[in-house]
Amino acid sequence: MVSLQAIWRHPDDLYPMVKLKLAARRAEKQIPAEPHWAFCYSMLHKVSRSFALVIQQLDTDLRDAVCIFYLVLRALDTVEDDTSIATEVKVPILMAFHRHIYDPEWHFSCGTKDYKVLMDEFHHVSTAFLELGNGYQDAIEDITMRMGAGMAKFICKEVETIDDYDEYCHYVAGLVGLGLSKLFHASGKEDLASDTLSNSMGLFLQKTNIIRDYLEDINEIPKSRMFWPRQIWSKYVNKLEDLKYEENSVKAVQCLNDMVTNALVHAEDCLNYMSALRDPAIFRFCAIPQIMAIGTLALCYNNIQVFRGVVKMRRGLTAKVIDRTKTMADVYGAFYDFSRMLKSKVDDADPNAKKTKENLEAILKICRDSGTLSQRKSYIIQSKPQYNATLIAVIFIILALLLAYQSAIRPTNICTIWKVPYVIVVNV
Ligand code: D61
Ligand code: MG
Repeated sequence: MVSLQAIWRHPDDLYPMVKLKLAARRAEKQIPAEPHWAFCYSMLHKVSRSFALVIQQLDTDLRDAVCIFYLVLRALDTVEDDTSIATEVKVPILMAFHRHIYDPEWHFSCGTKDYKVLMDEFHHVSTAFLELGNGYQDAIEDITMRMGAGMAKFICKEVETIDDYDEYCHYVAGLVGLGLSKLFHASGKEDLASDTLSNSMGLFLQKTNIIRDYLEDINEIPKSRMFWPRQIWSKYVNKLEDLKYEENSVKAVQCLNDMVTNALVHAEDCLNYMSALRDPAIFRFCAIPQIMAIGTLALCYNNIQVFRGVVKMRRGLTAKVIDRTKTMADVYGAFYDFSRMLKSKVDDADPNAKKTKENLEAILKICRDSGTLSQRKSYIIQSKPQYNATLIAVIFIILALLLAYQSAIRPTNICTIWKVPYVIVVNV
């Protein structure tokens, strides 16, 4: 639920959020009739809000292939992430998962909530998978085999060096990029992108997640999930979990800034990957998560909140990104704005300040050299939000309608209506 305070602070979030709500409603109505496809699309909406909407706007046969690709890998990841499964049980499943997707009889119960339902009714995903064209099946099986083997390797291996870190992120996200490039090519809509650029698309997203989810991962029960490379955090603390303790705040933020600086190196490849795409729906599918990532990195940089709770972009800004991202000019504009915002937070006393600024300058230069910045719609929040009369009028009309509707259905006293649930959001 979005707070009235957030709307008040960012009135221009309202319209994109209403559009997003309607788009989500429409997407839910488009669930196919056949039971196994109905299961797959309803499950997609449950296990991935962020990717479900961008997948839904792809053309039919590519959409079905990407939907199944997502659910197969999400099921594989559910086995990897379930820290209650013994290693000698988990590793063989990860290694053989690429064969299990061909067998609707295969079943392994694990995970929690919707992830558990995905595992318990995985036969629906296998049935749908077997209906896909051979080109799609081959690409999905190949990536599933390589990701399963990579995940198995890191079940018994710690992420020590930055090379380990890049290797792990390649297995769990870089390979998704390689697989998607194959699916886009198999659909006849795009040339086959290079593995290097496809891999960077995954690493930029995964590293952003690993940075943002530090606290959730380190507090995982029964066993911590640790993906930050020892080569980086050992420069600041003796144990990775020490970063979450109050007394280590200064060192923790310096380590965080070091991790963000490392993630920024992939941005250039991502911009090159996206600028080569031709199909508008595929472009939006690739661009929206990337803009969310650079926005999230700008939010996490120099932000002690990463060690106190989960830091997330506010829903209004997410809605704006989804609503506004149509062309490469929008991507250059967003990467430019969020990089400048991050740069404004760099304190020269930070041990990595020089490297951070270098990596940001490289991004800013690509965006400037694109010659498209003048057309851009800015994401930078004005210090004082401009309240235009019409917007205030819209808010009042909506509230008046709410009031009228409320009094129409049950004439109660005025004060109950205003007790709207109040959610604290870390605003950018
Ligand atoms: C273009 C468009 C989308 C792209 C892309 C290029 C390149 C890579 C990716 C998406 C993948 C980005 C992953 C970032 C989020 N991290 C995770 O979900 C981690 O699990 C990784 C293993 C399973 C990957 C599942 C996946 C994700 C997105 C997809 C996809 C498959 C298939 C098609 C399209 C998008 C993370 O999981 C967090 C969680 O459990 O919720 C983890 O366990 O580390
Ligand atoms: Mg995982």
